[in-house]
Amino acid sequence: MVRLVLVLGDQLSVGLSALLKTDKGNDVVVMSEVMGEATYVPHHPKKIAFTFSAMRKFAERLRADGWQVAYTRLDDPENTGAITGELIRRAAEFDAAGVVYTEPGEWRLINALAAMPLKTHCLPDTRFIASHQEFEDWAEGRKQLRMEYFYREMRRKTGLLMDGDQPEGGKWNYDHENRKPAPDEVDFAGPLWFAPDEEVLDLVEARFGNNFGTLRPFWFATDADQAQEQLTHWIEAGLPKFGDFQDAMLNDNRFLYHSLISFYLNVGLLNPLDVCRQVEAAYRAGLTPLNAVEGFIRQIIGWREYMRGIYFREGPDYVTRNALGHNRRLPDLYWGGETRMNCMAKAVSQTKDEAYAHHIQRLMVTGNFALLAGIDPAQVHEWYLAVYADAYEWVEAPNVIGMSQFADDGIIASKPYISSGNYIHKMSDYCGSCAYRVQDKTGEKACPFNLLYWHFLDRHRDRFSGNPRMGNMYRVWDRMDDTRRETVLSEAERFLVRMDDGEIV
Ligand code: FAD
Ligand code: DLZ
Ligand code: SF4
Repeated sequence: MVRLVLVLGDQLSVGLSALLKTDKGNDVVVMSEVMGEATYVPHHPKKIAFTFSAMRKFAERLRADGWQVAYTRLDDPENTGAITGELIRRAAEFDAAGVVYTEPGEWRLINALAAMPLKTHCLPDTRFIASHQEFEDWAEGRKQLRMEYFYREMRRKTGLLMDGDQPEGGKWNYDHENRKPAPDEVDFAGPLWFAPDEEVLDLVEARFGNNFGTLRPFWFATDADQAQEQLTHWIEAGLPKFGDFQDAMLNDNRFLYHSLISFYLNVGLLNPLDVCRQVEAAYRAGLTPLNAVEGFIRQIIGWREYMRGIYFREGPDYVTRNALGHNRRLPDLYWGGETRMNCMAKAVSQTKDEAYAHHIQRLMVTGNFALLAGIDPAQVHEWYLAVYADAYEWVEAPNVIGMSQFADDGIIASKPYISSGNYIHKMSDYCGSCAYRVQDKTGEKACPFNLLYWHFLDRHRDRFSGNPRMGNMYRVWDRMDDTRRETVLSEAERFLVRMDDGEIV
């Protein structure tokens, strides 16, 4: 009897376990563009267009490989609007015995599929380096789940950058070499541009044109060959300086030396291990320095895998955690509302245009501000899930709830990622063109990050003053005279009230 083989919009890999374990001569692949997936958060139009364009091409590729594919377009009259609805409809159409699928990357869909009134068989997603069991085995009995130790396990497991049983170059981690401030010139031209599927763009414009985000120009790769072209282009021209300027930010350059491959990795157009092997080969061929290659490989086999491990280990309620009790509404400036903070304006407008911001913009600008201002982490999580084209809950939630907002009470981060304006000033050229003055700690033009930094530390003294990595900050705060401390706190309060009242801040 026929089985249905579900392929989701982020499962576009010929090596997907559901495709490997079924029979192209007999079974039917089901792929569906549905409103349920397109609206569970108000996705950026570029993210929707990317997903639909890549799904359509992947369906064609499967057909060319000999698969029968039942593909539902968003505007098909019979479209039920949900993945589960489409499977039930197709099961009746093909008189199918059941559904085989690869585990989705979000609990929401995992639970919906498991509850379907059909016989189902869920397979592990083998596109990752560590299985759930391997992560559990590593985590078992540890007091703290620090990424660095997990990363070393992954280096040993994959043999990447290993010299026998020792790390290449003698050290596991070259991060201290990867913190150079913004360069004057960037000699990498940024991502390649690919011709879009205009039919999909018209559809997305008509149905999701009011969502936050600019659809055109659309430049993303939408198949595996194009994604590989982008990777090759970056390995040749961007990788050598990736490490040096990984944390830098510039007014006039949105991409610096970043790879822009998270979109492609996360939907399956690129395979993480294959990407790392290509990057390692560039190092072995003497084309690129060790700090760049190690830094990059750590992001993929370390951070990316670790985040996934945490998401599945912590379970569906992880996204509701709020350890710091933050409950402020996400201000309109996150949705493109006017702001006088240049760093925020730049990070948000770039996000609106590209459905992309690089790691330090996400962590130390928009994430840092939300944390300092005490914004409800659930709203912050929804924002990140909606606005970035690489956002799927398995990777977005641990980054936002854990790393950025400390809402998981320190499972991921050993201390909150907070900074005053100083850090942003050191790593970018944002402050030079800001209405606020980064050197002002109080007063009319004081940088809001400076005020809110102390406000955060003060309001969370009970929780953090005993943290050995934060003792210095509290000592500096305690050494300030009382009047100055009161001024900082009252100015911070005033700033927050004005922001809550909808004033332009
Ligand atoms: P590069 O800087 O070139 O890095 C190379 C690759 O390393 C990335 O493509 C990505 O696959 C991986 N990587 C780097 N850092 C991380 C990380 N912390 N976690 C997982 N993978 C990582 N990444 C997502 O893929 N989806 C998200 O929804 C997402 N949300 C984030 C939210 C916040 C608050 C923060 C701080 C980070 C988030 N990240 C997310 C991680 C990181 O910012 C992006 O992976 C990266 O910016 C993607 O751009 P790039 O491909 O140019 O990456
Ligand atoms: C992100 C996305 C969007 C916008 N639309 C679809 C869709 O119509 N059909 C589909 O199969 N997948 C889509 N996706 C990706 C899913 O949301 C993703 O597979 C789940 O969130 C699990 O990670
Ligand atoms: Fe951002 Fe403050 Fe610098 Fe302005 S002065 S760009 S608000 S860090």
